[in-house]
Amino acid sequence: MMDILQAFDEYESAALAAIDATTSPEQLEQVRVEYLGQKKGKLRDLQSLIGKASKEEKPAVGKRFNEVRTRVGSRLETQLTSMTSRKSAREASFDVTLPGIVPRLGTLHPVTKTIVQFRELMGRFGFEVVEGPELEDERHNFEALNIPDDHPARDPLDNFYIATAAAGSDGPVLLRSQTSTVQIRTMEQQPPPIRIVSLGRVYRPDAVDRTHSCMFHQMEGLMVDRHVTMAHLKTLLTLFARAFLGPDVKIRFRPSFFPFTEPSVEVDMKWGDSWMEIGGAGMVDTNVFRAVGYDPEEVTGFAFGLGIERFCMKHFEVDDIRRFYENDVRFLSQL
Ligand code: FA5
Repeated sequence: MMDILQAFDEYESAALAAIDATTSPEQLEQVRVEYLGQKKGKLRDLQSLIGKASKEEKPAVGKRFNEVRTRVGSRLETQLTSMTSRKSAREASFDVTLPGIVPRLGTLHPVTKTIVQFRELMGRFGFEVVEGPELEDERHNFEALNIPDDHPARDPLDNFYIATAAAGSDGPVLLRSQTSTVQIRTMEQQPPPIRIVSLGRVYRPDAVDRTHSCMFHQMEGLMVDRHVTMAHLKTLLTLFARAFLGPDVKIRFRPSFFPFTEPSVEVDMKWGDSWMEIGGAGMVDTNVFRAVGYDPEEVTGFAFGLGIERFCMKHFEVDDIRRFYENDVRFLSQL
């Protein structure tokens, strides 16, 4: 008899634990079928044990059987009631008239916004947008741009060299230090006339300060055709600056030197009482045309490279370039 009663006890505690562990009416129904089911439920096996008890034992065994069945049955009821009442309590407390939780949407970074606007403005001037790689070889970053081997701009300490010679490349590989590389890539691929801009990241181991970052963005522009002059260049850059920064912006052109343009200028914009350098520009040097197989007797062209962050700083009145790269959402979301 002890064996039978023990089987009843085991059944009872297993059934009660299974009921308590359910979290949905569907699970509860499965437990019901398993333990109380008429056809295959474990209760049937239990019932057959009663027949094995002796005549004297039967009343006690039968009583215990009924007890177990009732307990499991009523625990099942209680569990079902508490599940349904929890659900209706949840439904009753849901107020459809309350405002929802507004998800926090991000926005474009101010530098990205500037890039988007630059592309659109230059598109209106008839310039097509092209892309160039950030990892470059020396031909595109220097040689074809008429920057000789001994030029200080090629000093390894002034550039981020990545590899002395990568697999499949002809020589050392570096992170481009200027977007002028894209001038060469474009002219190598197509004959004149050309009217392109290219916007992207450039890298220089510059000391970081209010106006310098070691990674920043430039917009390169290149126009090559017959009879392109310096007047076109100055007009375009002035109109562009006014279109982006408003009609009152003051731009000046300072004579300068770049190996790949002749003559060359540096472009400044008025900021308070002083001037901020925003780009370099000039007429494409004949050596550059020769390097890409263009005939300098046939075509002329201008090129420019503008610092995108500097425009972005002026546009949003931010006086420190580092703010753009600190990832402080409290600051960025104000712009
Ligand atoms: C150049 O990079 C030339 N490739 C520009 C050029 C293109 C000249 C085509 C002629 C023809 P420069 O080193 O001056 O030039 O850089 C151009 C602009 O990038 C600067 O005027 C400045 O606005 C921005 N710039 C330069 N260094 C930094 C820096 N470390 N951080 C942020 N902006 C910078």
